[in-house]
Amino acid sequence: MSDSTPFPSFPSGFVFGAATASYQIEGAADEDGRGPSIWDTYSHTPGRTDSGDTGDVACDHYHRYPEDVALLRGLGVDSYRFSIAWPRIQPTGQGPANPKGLDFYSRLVDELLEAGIEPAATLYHWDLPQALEDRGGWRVRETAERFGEYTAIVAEHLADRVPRWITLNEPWCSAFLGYSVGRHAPGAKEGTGALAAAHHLLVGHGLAMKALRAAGVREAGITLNLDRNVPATDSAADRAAVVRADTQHNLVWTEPLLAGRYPSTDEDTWGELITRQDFRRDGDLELIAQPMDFLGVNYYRPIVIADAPHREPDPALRVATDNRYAEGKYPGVRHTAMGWPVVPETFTDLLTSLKETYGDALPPIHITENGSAEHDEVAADGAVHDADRVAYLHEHLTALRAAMDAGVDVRGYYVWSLLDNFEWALGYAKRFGIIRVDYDTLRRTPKDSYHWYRKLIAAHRV
Ligand code: IFM
Repeated sequence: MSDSTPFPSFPSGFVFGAATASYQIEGAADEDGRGPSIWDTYSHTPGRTDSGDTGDVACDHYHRYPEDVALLRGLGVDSYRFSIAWPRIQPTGQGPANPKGLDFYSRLVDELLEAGIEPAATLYHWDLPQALEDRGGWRVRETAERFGEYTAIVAEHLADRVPRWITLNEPWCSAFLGYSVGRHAPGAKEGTGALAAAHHLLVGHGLAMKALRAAGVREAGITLNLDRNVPATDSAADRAAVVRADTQHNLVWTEPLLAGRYPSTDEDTWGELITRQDFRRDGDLELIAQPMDFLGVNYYRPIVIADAPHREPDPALRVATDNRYAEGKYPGVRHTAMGWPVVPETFTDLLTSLKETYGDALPPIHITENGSAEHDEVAADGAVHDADRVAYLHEHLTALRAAMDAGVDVRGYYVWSLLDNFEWALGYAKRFGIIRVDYDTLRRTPKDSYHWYRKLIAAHRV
């Protein structure tokens, strides 16, 4: 791609944004009354994260937020998506609010508004108060109820200044990476626990939507990391495996949220686990399926799915999930530093297929995350010439535009991420930022992708 490749063009009013999340950037883990979260516990457990990295300091955004807002202003974004750390607001996940925690987000919101940037707040981006995990975490319904109460507290203080609210970020990761694969906090490896977590996250979303409505917010929705699963071969077995993968990754969320029903493919996907779903209660689907103002979609890459034989559950675990599929390699395309294949047209396909499946029940979409981790190098002049990331963003925005041309109502796009940050179990080694963070000095350096995105946004200004 050359410098003269024209930018894809978006309609007037289209929201350009950038996104981050609390535990990944804030640091200040012990400050101003913040309680421990499951990610503090997990990252401080030896062997859990690469190089033993933790979010103790991260990008020190808690202290440097004015500098970060100035960088957002320089970028020219319309909106900034950040998340609120529940353990800053309620250190043990229940009870009265911690005023210093609320004050931090209030100051951040004011700084954004002053810079002419619309705040978009995510209420839960994985930093569950540890005290709630100790009582069962998302396996138990009580956590969903506490989440509703926490939402009411935050909304009461910020609803007047924050127009766009996201209840949960990527509940798939919370439920399945957290309670089934054990690669995210709290690091559990369970089957029923993960399915219960998925359901209680949805119930929590429903309770949070009610609290947001009661506070009179302008827009509320959820963010899902929906996957584009492609069969490894055209065999019937691989195509059936894709249905199971779609059920686990996508339908488990979209069916209750957008159609008010559980997936019809549940039984083939979960087998014996489905019979244990006594956590589903009458009235839950109505709560979960409340109308949303938008659906947040995070998209990065397609996943190649192949049929795999049934694995006997590990007797040491409480009935592990086994969906009888395995992830394969995507041949012949570039892969990012995460090892993720770059196939932008699958972004178009995902969005158009959502529209085909849900029709008018599909709310307007915001792309709440998209971006790439690359092997960035600092040049002799101190700059980061991240041509691969620029190409990735250009191609994915072009693919997004194609979906809009095909009739999908997409209202905004948030690049992931504003800053290099703590990439969860992979620590600081993977860099997704359009701004480089030097973790020794915490100095911020806008990369070429920052300047490219700035020009794309500027090209849309009248
Ligand atoms: O860093 C994460 C983010 O927290 C959630 N979505 C995917 C990103 C990249 O892995």
